[in-house]
Amino acid sequence: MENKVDMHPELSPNLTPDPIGWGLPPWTRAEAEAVHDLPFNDLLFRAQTVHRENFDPNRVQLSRLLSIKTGGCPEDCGYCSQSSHHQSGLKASKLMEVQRVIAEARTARDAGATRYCMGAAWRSPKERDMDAVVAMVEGVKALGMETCMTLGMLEFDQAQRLKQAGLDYYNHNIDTSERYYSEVISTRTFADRLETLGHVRDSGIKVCCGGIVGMGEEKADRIDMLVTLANLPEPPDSVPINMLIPIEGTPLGEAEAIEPIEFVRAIALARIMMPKSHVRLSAGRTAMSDEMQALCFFAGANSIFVGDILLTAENPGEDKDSALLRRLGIKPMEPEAQ
Ligand code: SAM
Ligand code: DTB
Ligand code: SF4
Repeated sequence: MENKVDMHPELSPNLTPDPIGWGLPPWTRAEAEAVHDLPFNDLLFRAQTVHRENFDPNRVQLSRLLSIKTGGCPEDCGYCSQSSHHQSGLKASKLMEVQRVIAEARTARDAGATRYCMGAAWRSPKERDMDAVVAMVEGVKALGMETCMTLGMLEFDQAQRLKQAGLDYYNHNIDTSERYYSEVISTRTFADRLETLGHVRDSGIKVCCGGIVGMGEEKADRIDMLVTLANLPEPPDSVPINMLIPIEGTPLGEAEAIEPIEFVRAIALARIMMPKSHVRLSAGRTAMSDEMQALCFFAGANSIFVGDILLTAENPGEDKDSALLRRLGIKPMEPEAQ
């Protein structure tokens, strides 16, 4: 590691970033690894510096999630409670009624949420479901909220329909490195994921794309995942970094938790490599201490999911989160600044 830093004098902690060379895509694995492996204080100092150049450091964007179609998914993602390949004990349900989705969104809006993210346990949306999801986007949009959906793989014409309905963001994660992908999921490929991301981008919908850490991957996989994201034709607008929530009955139900400092390094690297993106501290916050979350915010995370549950798993809940944000002096981000 010493050598790597020597080989990249522009990464010396005593020098300011070179605006031409350092910090611009395309990133190589070696460059990303050199940043990742910096002494922790230097890494955090750099991440916080980049963060302040691009965002108000004391504001965090708050998103609310709703599972509009739960369980019974034909995909075999090794981490997921909703796959029909695993025995997580989750009860599958049909696509929620449009009016109920809009009513739930209204309640979330009245409680202060500005972005509403709707998720479905699908490999991809069926044509017969498109009218309903389009109506959901239109209805939630009409409440004055930003809209986000995550419905699995999309064809270009489906992305275009969602764009026309007013969809602001589409979440589609690459989840891990290309190398590790087939260890976690066998029913689709990394290339399938990139193809959908292309359709979303080409339709003009903003891309929300990140992954999961703590799935037994190596450091190199976390770095490669972030290199792939940073080197996309445009970096994603939002980068959710999920910490695996181990779900009993899934292949990753017994996975060993990632060491917290390693997790914070991944957040800091995402911030440095994608300076203008919202980095979302996503799943797994119930297993994090307040101090670990505070370090993640210092490392550049500036978005979270609020509410008692994510899609099927637990989240800290409004009271705990507002107490933490108050103690840290962090305020919700205004929608226009997002
Ligand atoms: N079915 C769609 C798909 O996979 O794209 C959308 C829903 S899926 C649940 C959205 C994301 O949630 C996944 O890509 C994964 O990153 C994250 N996720 C799912 N289960 C998780 C878990 N147990 N722990 C952490 N993140 C998880
Ligand atoms: C993302 O990256 N994380 C969210 C959102 N995108 C859809 C989902 C987290 C799901 C956590 C597991 C669960 O609730 O089942
Ligand atoms: Fe299905 Fe998405 Fe879960 Fe994979 S992550 S099993 S695609 S709901």
